[in-house]
Amino acid sequence: MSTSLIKVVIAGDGSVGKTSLIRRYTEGKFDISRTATIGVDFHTHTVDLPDGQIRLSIWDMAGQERFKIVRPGLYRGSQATALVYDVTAPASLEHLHSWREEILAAVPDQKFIVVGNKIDLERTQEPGPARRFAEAIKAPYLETSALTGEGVTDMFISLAQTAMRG
Ligand code: G3D
Ligand code: MG
Repeated sequence: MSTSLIKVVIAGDGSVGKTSLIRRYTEGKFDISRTATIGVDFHTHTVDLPDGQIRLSIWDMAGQERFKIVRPGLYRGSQATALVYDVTAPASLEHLHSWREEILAAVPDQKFIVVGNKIDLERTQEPGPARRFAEAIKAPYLETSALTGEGVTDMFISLAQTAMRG
């Protein structure tokens, strides 16, 4: 039986925790001393779904948050995007609109999930507006902590299922 390979993108402002979420999921750990990544960073990981396994190729913006010009090329061929914000940084939620617009310009039929990260910290952004945003764009809404691991497996399962959705 062959395993399909699905490309997914993790997008959102710098420092919302994208790299930490991917590390937590693919390596099962939270790296305190992280190295600044330049260029494209991607990880491949097998996900078990009720209907079988799929391989996710997970593309991290890896410092490209600042380089708008190169981003459209990174989105090409992807089937779903996680729009990640930080529940302690309300501006990062506001910016998800423009992340979504940019991705849709490159991949018009893109499907999304919305993720609020850093729930181990004291939140300054209530989940209501994020839930409404997710509902409006027909995206699942999840919350995570890359630090404790809470919600992280669910996030990637949801992303895989969203990518597989017809
Ligand atoms: P990015 O890839 O979106 O830019 P990073 O974000 O994964 O590099 O994380 C940015 C900072 O937030 C890092 O701290 C990281 O340790 C921290 N972080 C990421 N996820 C969480 C989380 O769920 N909870 C908490 N408490 N911190 C988190 P530094 O200090 O290295 O900048
Ligand atoms: Mg990063």
